[in-house]
Amino acid sequence: MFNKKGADSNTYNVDNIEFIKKASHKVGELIEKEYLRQKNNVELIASENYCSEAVLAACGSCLSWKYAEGYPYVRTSGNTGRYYGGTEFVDLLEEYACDKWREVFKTDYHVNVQPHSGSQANFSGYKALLNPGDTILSLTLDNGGHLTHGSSVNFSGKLYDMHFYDVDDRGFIDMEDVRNKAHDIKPKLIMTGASAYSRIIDFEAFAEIANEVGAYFMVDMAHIAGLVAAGEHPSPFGLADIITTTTHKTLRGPRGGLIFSKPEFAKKVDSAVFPYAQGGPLEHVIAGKAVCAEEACSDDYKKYIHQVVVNCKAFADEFLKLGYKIVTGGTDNHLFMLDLSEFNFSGKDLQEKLDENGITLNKNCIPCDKKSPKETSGVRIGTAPMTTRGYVEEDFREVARRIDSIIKAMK
Ligand code: DSN
Repeated sequence: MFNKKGADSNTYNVDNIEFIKKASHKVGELIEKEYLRQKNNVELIASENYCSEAVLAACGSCLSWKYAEGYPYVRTSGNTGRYYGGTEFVDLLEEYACDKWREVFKTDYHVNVQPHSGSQANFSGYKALLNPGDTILSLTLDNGGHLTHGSSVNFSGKLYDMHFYDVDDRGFIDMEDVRNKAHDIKPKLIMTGASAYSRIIDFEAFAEIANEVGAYFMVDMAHIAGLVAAGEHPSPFGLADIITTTTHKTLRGPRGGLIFSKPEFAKKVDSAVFPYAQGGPLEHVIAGKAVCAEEACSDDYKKYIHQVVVNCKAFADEFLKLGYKIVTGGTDNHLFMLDLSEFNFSGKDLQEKLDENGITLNKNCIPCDKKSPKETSGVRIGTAPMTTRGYVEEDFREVARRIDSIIKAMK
């Protein structure tokens, strides 16, 4: 791809863009512009990353031409469970991908590698365990949760009876509140996981509470999955009934989802993905997921994730030294939230100003935000993409100082 200064490593096949231009000049040109934007900017979006060229190549392979509705099941039944002929190779590929993902998380959970996204993985996870109208106890979007964790504008908020636990004054998940609400509400499912939460999530405490009230326990580890794989965050395996993730964030794979479950929920999970939520699986993306899983088993990947976490602490510390407020006062993972509530501009204003200066991040609500999700009083900052490009602590400290000088000029 390209290094921290934006120089090409000469492995990405830029000729592909020229090839596309011959078929559609417009499309080729727009891809080229986006390629140059990604290459020249400092990318700090906490949910993004640069996957390897091998992952990109697998996703652009001939597997895109193949239909394979159903599941392989070759090993378990001796017969393909697909609704199409010619699946002998994609059957082996999908089973290989499943094996590799179990190896990444050192688990014997069932895994379904077909979800097209994290949202569809969550949709299927809920479907496997619940009926419409059932009660879920979860974390709101403005406290760090995700749309699919019960937002009123999302299927989750419309299909299920959502209740929410809070974060404390500092922004940490309030486990006492989780316990009290769980005992009070008696939810059928307790959900945890986050899109904008910078601290360790205590999966053991959540599992204990779910056990106390007889609730299912589901974890969306999309953001921290890479940290779980590399041992930099406690694992929810062995505790949660269902675990979902995306593969394109800290896992550094193709855009897509995975869903893991305790073996007793395997059939329900599979039928919730196909035929309930999806049709044909994207076998080319499943190939990319398999390559990603192999990469995530390597020592280099573990070193990378360690550096992501070390970089994030250094980055957050520099902001603290410069006098900024950070939700929870710091970070344990790959992201943190800058609290802009004391400034006379919004997260949106800062996002736009940084865009003009070649720094990409996203506006984000902070706990008890007085501004709307379209404006926000915070921005979310992540270190996974630039660590892939070779950034170390001092590089991130320098970016903090650059952002500080841009903010000073806005005041
Ligand atoms: N997962 C969200 C994010 O963190 O950006 C997008 O849905």
